[in-house]
Amino acid sequence: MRSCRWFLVLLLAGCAQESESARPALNESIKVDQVGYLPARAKIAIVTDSRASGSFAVRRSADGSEVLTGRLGPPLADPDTGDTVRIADFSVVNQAGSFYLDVAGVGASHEFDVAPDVYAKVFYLAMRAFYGQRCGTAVDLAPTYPGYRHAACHAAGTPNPDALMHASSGASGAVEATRGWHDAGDYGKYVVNSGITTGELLWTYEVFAGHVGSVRLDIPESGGSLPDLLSEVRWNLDWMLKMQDRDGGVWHKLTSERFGGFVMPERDDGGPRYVIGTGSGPYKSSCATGDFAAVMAAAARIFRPFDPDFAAVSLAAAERAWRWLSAHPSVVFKNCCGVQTGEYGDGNCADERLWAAAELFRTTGGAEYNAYFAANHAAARPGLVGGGTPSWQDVGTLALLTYSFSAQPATDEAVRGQLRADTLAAADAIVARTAANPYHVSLRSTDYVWGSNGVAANYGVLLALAYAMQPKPAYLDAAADNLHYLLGRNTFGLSWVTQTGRRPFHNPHHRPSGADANAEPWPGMLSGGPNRYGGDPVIDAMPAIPPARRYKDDQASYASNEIAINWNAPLVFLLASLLADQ
Ligand code: 9MR
Ligand code: ZN
Repeated sequence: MRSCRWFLVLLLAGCAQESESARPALNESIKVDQVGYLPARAKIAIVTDSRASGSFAVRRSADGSEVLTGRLGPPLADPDTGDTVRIADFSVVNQAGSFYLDVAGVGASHEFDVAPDVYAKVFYLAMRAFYGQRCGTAVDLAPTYPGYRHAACHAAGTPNPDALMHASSGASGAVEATRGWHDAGDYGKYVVNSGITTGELLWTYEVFAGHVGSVRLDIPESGGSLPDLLSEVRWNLDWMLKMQDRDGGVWHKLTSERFGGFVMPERDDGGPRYVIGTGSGPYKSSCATGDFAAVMAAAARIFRPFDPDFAAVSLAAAERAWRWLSAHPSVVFKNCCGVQTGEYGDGNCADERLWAAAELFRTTGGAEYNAYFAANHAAARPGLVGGGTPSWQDVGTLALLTYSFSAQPATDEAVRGQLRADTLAAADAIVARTAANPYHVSLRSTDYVWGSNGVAANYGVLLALAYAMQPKPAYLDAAADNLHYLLGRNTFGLSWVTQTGRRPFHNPHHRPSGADANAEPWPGMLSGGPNRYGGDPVIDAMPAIPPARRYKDDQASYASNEIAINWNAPLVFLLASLLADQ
């Protein structure tokens, strides 16, 4: 009996060894989603090596056994990357497991998983990355990521607490404006960018509560009465509320005058931190005030079942912001008076005001907001019809979408019908474009801007919302295509989420990652991605190359390799759309 068992063990070990050595060498020109694919959804890999003979196999990682053989598609020229690509479609593989592609004449791909919960971990990391960005408190990602920590920053008792009133604000002295999230690789806090970020995270909960409501993020509030996602959002809402002036207007940003060095936030050497104004009356900006009103109105709606008092505070703040905005609809922010930090300047605050009206209407049913939306929504339609994504500059699409999901009895059904038709037509066009793109990404050549990975993620948001309106499988497949692009199915074969996938990028422009002693960057953060227009010395020094290649995994490339909250938020939304019901 005993010897027999030994014999079996040896036999199995022998088999495993044989198939392991039979695995061809890894070849980075086979690009897969390095996290993986959902069993029931489309599955595509991209092959850019011209030696490919035309056949491929999908094999189990454990023993090399073949689960599918297929033929590559024809060579396709991709002007955005300059690559010639061939597609390996293995959508029929719907069993769970760990696999790799074996492409004849080329080699093996990275391993990837197929599983119903394949995105659970990356969702956890991408959402928990907001905790890592918390300002005004100590942060510690242990026990899951020991060593990723910082002491309390920018708070009472630290060298530059938030905050002093800047000369540009028309005021002076100190105010209490702690909490919130650091914006990006820098330690500034900007209301406009917080607006779209917090709005998209609130929507993540509102649309996908069934997927994310009980996900534990291992944050200090875990185990309390709020879903963890909302506790994390609350940290930033608390800061935003402090950015509202007594007259209802909202300050544009809170930063030092210049960016500090690559040090941990508690050692920030950028100098005093200020609440910054426009330099002349009324000092607050209309875009910040509009975004603030929209976010606070949404927060009032979404927090009401958990915390009616906070909902009431949020709604009152939104309404005061709305009134200020009605009196001051177009106060544009520009850096002045010695301020060099991010501007988030935007010459047109009509879309922010429309978003405010739409969220306030959706929350309250108020006739004034409905009337404003009726009279002004047409201006935002071309953005939606043209299939444009929401961005910090343009939140018009968010205004239209929130109205079309309104449950208020006074919702104008004719307008809603038009907006839904517009959304579905835009989604159909994006689906067609994505299928025709050799890399199966929704990005157009002109979309390779600063933060193009955020644009890709926001295509996912748009498509997932279209799917929520009408569950056409192609909408969610195309949404997932954009995720696959971000997680490795791109010309670089890089996963653009830190510590995620077999070959993640390593050198984000992110001060804590650059300053701490950890070998790997902080987990769960999305790189800005290729930027055809440049804006930093690294990208600007590149020779003329196709737009989707203007990227470098280099800490110095803030125009292509920074991380930012407004890029992580649509990533979180997109991931949430692909999580299983709990
Ligand atoms: O995301 C912003 C991008 O659209 C702008 O072109 C760029 C230059 O103004 O600024 C980006 O935002 C940065 C902000 O100004 C400061 N914090 C880091 C942000 C991400 O790079
Ligand atoms: Zn801070």
